[in-house]
Amino acid sequence: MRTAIVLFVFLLLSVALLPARNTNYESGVVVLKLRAENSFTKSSTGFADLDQRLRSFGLQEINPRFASRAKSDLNRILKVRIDPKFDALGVCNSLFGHPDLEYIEPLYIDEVLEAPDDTHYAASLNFASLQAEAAWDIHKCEDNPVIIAIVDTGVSWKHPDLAHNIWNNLGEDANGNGYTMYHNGTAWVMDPGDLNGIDDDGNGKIDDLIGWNFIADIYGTENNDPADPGTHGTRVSGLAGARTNNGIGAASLSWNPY
Ligand SMILES: [Ca+2]
Ligand SMILES: [Ca+2]
Ligand SMILES: [Ca+2]
Ligand SMILES: [Ca+2]
Repeated sequence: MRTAIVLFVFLLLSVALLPARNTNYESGVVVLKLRAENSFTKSSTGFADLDQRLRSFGLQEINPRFASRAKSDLNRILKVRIDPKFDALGVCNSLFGHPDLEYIEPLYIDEVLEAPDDTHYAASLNFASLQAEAAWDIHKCEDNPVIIAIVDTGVSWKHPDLAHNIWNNLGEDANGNGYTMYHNGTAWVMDPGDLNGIDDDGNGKIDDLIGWNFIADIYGTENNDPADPGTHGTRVSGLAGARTNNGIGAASLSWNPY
């Protein structure tokens, strides 16, 4: 009988949380959408009460927000210039809920969002649905690192897009040099000085320097090498914590500057 082989591995990576975002908008301008279509002019929305309220904020000029389109709701969206001494967001808050309006908002200034240069980024469509680029403009895991545990088929922990972010179990750092894996000039390896055959951190696993292989199907016994015989665990690890904007491989949601 064909048996699917699955390795369960803990892989731990550093990521960070996102703070709130500041917004920028033009002064002296608000954008509003009329509740119903109406004939407007440079000085009037066509709704008397709304005009009166706008005049109290120094109404200067009314223009369509977009080029006129036949039978389009876009024709109800107007760009209204007011006295710039009034804060545009404050004006919007004051007019919020007006019965002649569907909505009103400041004219937010468009910003170019940062996209990483990783070779596989364009094929990673999930980032767009998560609005990752907008999030990265705010935060790229510059601080507050956290640890992620991944239980999957393993991880190609020597991969250049992942090796820098693999969790090092300092409870097993027997030689006390501050790491349990490193690049020896040729390849990423577990620190030989930490492979002492002792369960230094007392968790029941001997020399678990970077994770653990909990399934013996491939190696005969459980062991301390969380290598990935497939690809799934490595892909998941990459989405969580691959080095981002380094011109190779995948991008990760956590970006991560390490
Ligand atoms: Ca060490
Ligand atoms: Ca241990
Ligand atoms: Ca040890
Ligand atoms: Ca990358």
